[in-house]
Amino acid sequence: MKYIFECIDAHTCGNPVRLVAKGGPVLQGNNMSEKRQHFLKEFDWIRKGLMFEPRGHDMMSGSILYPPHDIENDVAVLFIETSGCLPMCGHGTIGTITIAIEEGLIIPKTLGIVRVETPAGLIMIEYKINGDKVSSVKLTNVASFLAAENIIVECPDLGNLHVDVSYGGNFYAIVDAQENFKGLENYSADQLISWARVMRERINEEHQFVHPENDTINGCSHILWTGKTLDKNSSARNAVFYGDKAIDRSPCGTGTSARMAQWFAKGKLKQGDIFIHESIIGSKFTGTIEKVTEVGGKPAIIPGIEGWAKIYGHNVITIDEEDDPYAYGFQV
Ligand code: PYC
Repeated sequence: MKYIFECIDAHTCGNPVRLVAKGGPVLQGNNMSEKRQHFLKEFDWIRKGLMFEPRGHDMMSGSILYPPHDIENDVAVLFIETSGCLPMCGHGTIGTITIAIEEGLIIPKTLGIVRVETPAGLIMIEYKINGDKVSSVKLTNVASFLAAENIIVECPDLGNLHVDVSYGGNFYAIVDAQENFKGLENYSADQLISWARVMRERINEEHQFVHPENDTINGCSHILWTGKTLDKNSSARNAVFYGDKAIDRSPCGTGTSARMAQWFAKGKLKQGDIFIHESIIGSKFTGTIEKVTEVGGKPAIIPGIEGWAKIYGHNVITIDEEDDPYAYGFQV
């Protein structure tokens, strides 16, 4: 069988977003969390085919649009990544909304505002237009909270590291500079990736992270290495590991949310402060605390994340299982 996907390719502050405009599967479920489960069970081959080599690469990430389940909302989004189907993806949301508005795939009920259903919850978007382009997208994320402090995990080569685990739409183990880790600028991306892969496995072997309000969101999926900023006006810098071999080129929207929640819980950030987060390549998101709240009895924040995205291609991709031995992609 030959399947055809009409995709629009963009990047958010350097990290890819491949939006599937036509060819996505019909999914069952009353909300995006249920639809995510259906996709993972029946259609994960689409994710693998479109994200893995030879059609994608280690950092590839994308989305599929669905009609909203609540008529108040404008659109629903499923995130597809090399790492799986994330409950929420910040750079993915910024890219998806930029593409959807610029290409006329959605017509928001209110100009400048988009209400987006994601598997992790409702995300509010404010976007700005300059000519025929979307110049910035600010998302108001799901409630984010510090889940655990000072977990000790053994890292190959470096020894024991102390990490905090924080939720910002996914669970992140945050590695701040410490005796055995001097900051991300002192190591190669390859080292950070191979250490992160082992650390993630060890963290999940010994600890269980489950969202108190949705148990389909579980497991520490990302490692967030921190380091010195390139720009003295930035608040912090990160290298976020995801999938098996990826470091986010954007500052990572859910990672930025998790880090702001960590700083908030430790009294290093308060409502009204601006948090400028740099990525490994120096691109920036602007973070804010929109509201203070509570999740499962823990103090939480509603983060705002602002960034930009650029469309760079229109891509009709075929997955032809009869003709192509690598129809469903591969990983090396
Ligand atoms: O921006 O939230 C994000 C994200 C998650 C994984 C890669 N980017």
